[in-house]
Amino acid sequence: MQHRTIALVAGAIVASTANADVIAFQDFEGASTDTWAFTTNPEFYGVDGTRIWDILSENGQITGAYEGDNFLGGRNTGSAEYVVSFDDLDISNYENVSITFAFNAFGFETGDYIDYTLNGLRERAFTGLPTGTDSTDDWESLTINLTSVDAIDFGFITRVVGSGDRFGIDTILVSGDLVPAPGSNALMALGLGVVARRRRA
Ligand SMILES: [Ca+2]
Ligand SMILES: [Ca+2]
Repeated sequence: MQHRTIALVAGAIVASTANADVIAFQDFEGASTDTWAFTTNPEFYGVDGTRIWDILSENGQITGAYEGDNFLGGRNTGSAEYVVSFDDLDISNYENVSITFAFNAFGFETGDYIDYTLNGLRERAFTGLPTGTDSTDDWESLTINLTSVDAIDFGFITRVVGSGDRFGIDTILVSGDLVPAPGSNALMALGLGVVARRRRA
């Protein structure tokens, strides 16, 4: 019984250092794990002629999601920029924070883009070639590592012009290592002390 207690404590410490904690997640599955709330501008309208803007299970040549059954997708949404804004996150209790997401583009030309925005910066996740038409190689994923940031203001700005132009975004994960508060450090030290005393007894 005493040996089992010691093994469980050791196992818990290994697990907490080997696996990053999920800070926020959105897979567009409507699951309880899809914790990172978001809004879109405009609001989703489904199918309007050749235009599509919705949570989708397929989008023409994009035949399925990156993970699960669904993704956020658009087709030929026109010259206006479509915006996805996630709730701001406080990450001051975490270190080694990263954001990972998957994206899929089909039939992009100049003027079509999937951009992500992070704390006021705007970067292109995927854009078409300077001339001609370009697509991603199926789904691709991008990871952004954050340093010296206490909060995250994240979203996407997309634009796709042309009835053959489609895109998808899926599986947005913010993860990091939770830095234990002083109180929980003391609690863990107390727990180890109890184990040590029992072992000597
Ligand atoms: Ca999904
Ligand atoms: Ca286009």
